[in-house]
Amino acid sequence: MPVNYSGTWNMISNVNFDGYMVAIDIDFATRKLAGMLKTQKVIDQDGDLFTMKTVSTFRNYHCSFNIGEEFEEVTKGLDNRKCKSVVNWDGDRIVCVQKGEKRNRGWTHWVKGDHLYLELCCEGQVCQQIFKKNP
Ligand code: ECB
Repeated sequence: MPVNYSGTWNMISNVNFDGYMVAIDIDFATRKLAGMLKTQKVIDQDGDLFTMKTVSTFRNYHCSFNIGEEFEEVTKGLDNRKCKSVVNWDGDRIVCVQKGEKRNRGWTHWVKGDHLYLELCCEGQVCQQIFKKNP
């Protein structure tokens, strides 16, 4: 059975989010606020077409893409940068490369049981987030 990312996933852990936010130049006050959030991922996967909504009480972030197709990403409400982004399968994982001003920027998702994993990278920082599926 191929993996299906669709669903609503609730954050249960968030390691080195502050380091990631420093790497993308988020100011101190915003980092303190953002660091408190338990975000939710709402993912809709239709074949190779994905819609990902990152939802919180503070801000939301929306991103849609087709696997293998480069798109212009504006990280609106995050660091507001433009990236040329592309997401590809790596086995059952989905790997995004975000080409732009910041080196080594991107993320990887994978699913294990009812947990969704996310690693967010920028420069030398890696943030690891885990979400549990809403039953
Ligand atoms: C949108 C919820 C977090 C709001 C935090 C607000 C301000 C802090 C500014 C920047 C923080 C940097 C990133 C926030 C972390 C996650 C948001 C989505 C990151 C992302 O690229 O998600 C991908 C992979 O799940 C799908 O777009």
